[in-house]
Amino acid sequence: MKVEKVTVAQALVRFLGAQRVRRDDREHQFFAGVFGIFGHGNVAGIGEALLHRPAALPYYLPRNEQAMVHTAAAFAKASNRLRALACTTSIGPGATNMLTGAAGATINRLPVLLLPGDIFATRRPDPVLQQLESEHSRDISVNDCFKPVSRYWDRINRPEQLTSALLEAMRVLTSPADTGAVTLGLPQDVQAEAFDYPVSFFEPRVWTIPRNRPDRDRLTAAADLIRGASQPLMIAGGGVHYSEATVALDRFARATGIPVAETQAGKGALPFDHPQSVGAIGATGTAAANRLARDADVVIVVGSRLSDFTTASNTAFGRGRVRFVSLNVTELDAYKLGALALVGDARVSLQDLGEALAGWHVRDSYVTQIAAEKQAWEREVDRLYSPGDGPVMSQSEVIGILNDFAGPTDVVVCAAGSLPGDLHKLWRTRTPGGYHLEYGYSCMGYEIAGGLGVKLAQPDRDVYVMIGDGSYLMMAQEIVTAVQERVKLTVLVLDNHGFASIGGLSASVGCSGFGTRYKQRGASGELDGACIDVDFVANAASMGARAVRAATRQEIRRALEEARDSEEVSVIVVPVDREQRVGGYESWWDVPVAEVSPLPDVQHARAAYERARRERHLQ
Ligand SMILES: Cc1ncc(C[n+]2csc(CCOP(=O)(O)OP(=O)(O)O)c2C)c(N)n1
Ligand SMILES: [Mg+2]
Repeated sequence: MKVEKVTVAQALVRFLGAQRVRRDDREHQFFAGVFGIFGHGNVAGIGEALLHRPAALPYYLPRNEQAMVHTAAAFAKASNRLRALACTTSIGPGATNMLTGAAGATINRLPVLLLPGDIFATRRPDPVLQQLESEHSRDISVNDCFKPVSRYWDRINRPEQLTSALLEAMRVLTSPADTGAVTLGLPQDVQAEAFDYPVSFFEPRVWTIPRNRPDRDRLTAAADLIRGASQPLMIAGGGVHYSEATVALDRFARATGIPVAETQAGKGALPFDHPQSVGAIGATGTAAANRLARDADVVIVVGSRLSDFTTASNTAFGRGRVRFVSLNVTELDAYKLGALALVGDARVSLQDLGEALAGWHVRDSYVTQIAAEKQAWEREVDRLYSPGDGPVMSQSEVIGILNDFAGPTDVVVCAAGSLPGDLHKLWRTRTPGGYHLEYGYSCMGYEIAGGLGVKLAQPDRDVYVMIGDGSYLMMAQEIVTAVQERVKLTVLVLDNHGFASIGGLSASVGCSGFGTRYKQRGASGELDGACIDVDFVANAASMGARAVRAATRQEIRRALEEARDSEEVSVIVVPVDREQRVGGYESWWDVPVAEVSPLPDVQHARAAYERARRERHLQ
């Protein structure tokens, strides 16, 4: 066997540069680069190896480790999971900063490879700087915290372990069913250790991504069930995008006439004006989709994890008579809600199901009903896009201005606050990938870092990041990374002086928006003093962005035009009214209210909560 003596870190980097994926007739490199922040835990090991890395593996310097994992997750999402980024950190705080990003990636089923440095395997310096000490084991480091948030976790304590660990890492990262964060803890001393690795380990390796077909008998049973339905509804989730099944979905929906509702991750599976598209479903759903869901007798789920937002906390569907058919690559998801589980790839499974339903179509009266619901909903969107009468613009109007302005292939990126709900309902998506919402973890701070990941994955599309002032204050520093990379982003900061979303939720549970306004400590001793005016324009400009404030329709349009004509990062700060909010449509979200309280508002909210549960026949 031919061997070559290289360090563990060098072997790792060479291996990453040689991995390829193939799905259908497309094949390309899997890792598009390495993001990393150096410290003593990786500077000499991985740092040295990256210095003479393979040419096809660019290195990126981000500003925060959590953010770089968001960037990597967004990159993978915008690549339909066919490409990924690796992230290297030092030991200790650099490593644990990645935890939130890891959880987000795993929850959203997105491949990211995390390479935190780890404490000495030899334990020579014990404790090394930033080492967590445990009195009951020497075999613990902070990297153990990654276990529950990783789909594969390992620690490379000896050079020999690297080969099998990396093959496992690749299996998981490229598996449609198992993918998520993969964490390999890399002890600082082991990274620098040399070993005779087989040369064959560094040769190009192609991982084929399968399109598994569901069991034939179950497929027949599903087709029989759907043929017997009078008001079927489909739910398109993120799996439709990841499997690149949007064309198959379009054909299936047209051939059968079954209306299609979309989850946050699935939105854009069909263009908004597709005859079968009824828009968002669930707690942040459209009146059209939620009414159809309520009356549906068969619900066909495609590629969704069925979160509480999608199911409106298990109250969205069919008043108990409904049957579910669920098509998913993972058994975990396919079996949810007691569904008839079709475990398989969305694209080929939709094709097979379509063939099994050949000649069948929903009845004409249902077609008419769908069209009427759709039309009524579009009128509602027009209403919410139109100018209000307040002195400060409403968020929905700003969404409308951007939606009118953006081109059909442009991408809107968002994650947390009141924007995701409003965008889910109101954004008119025209092409797959045009709507990028991180709503599995809904992590404040994902937005700008995520926008960077989307733009790196899809440099030909214009990327608009919509972000609340709260999220911006949590994590805006990746503007610097975008400036560094000359990656063009247009960021709209919607400033409503705090947490409008949680403020509204707080009021609805009787807590009057406590702790959600950005105000100074007042004479009362509470946070009810003067408003804190953060100068977001100055903040963004200080990081190298072109930054402007835009408070009217005209100013926003002008700012958007200037941003479009520029190649730089643009930040447009828009004051929005905290109180003018988009309501819910025929839906509910379960947020338990205090059962006993001295506060009358809470007592009233509890009574309303119990009423709502009774009306929905919940225990
Ligand atoms: C990291 C993180 N912390 C806390 C939350 C809970 N949370 C959801 S929305 C929100 C407020 C967001 O404020 P802002 O970005 O200004 O948006 P707005 O609600 O004003 O639309 C909070 C605190 C979260 N989703 N993520
Ligand atoms: Mg806000």
